Amino acid sequence: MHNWSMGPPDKPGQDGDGDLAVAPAKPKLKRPPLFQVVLMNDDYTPMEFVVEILESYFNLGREQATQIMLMVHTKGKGVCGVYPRDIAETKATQVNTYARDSGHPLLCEVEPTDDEN
Ligand code: TYC
Repeated sequence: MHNWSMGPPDKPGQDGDGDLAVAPAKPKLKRPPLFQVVLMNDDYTPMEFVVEILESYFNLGREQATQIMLMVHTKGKGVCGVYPRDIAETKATQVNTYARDSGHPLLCEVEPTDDEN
C-alpha cells in the first residue's frame, strides 16, 4: 500500500481501494519436537539380536545397524533414530516388548533432542 501522489492518506484500517486492510493471520506452524530412540548396552543381549532389531525397527541396512550396535557396545548407548514423540515411544515400546519376549534384557529409551523449535 502506498500513499504517494494520489488522494488523502488512508484512514486506519483501510487501504486505498476501500477494502479493509486486515492482514490474514499468519499460519504459525511449527515442526513437532523430535525425540531420539536410544539403545542401552548390557552384558547379555547377543550382538546379532541387536543388529536385527536395528534392521527391522529402524530401517537400517546391515552395515549401519552393525556400526550402531558396536557404538552401543563400546560407549554404553547409542541413537537408533529420531522421530516425533509418539513414533519414538511406540518404537521403544515395541523393541522392549520384543526383547523381553525373546528373553533378552535389552533396554530401549526415548530422550528429547535439543532441537530448536
Ligand atoms: N554388549 C552385548 C554383548 O557383548 C551386545 C550389545 C550391544 C547389547 C548393544 C546391547 O544395546 C546393546 N553381547
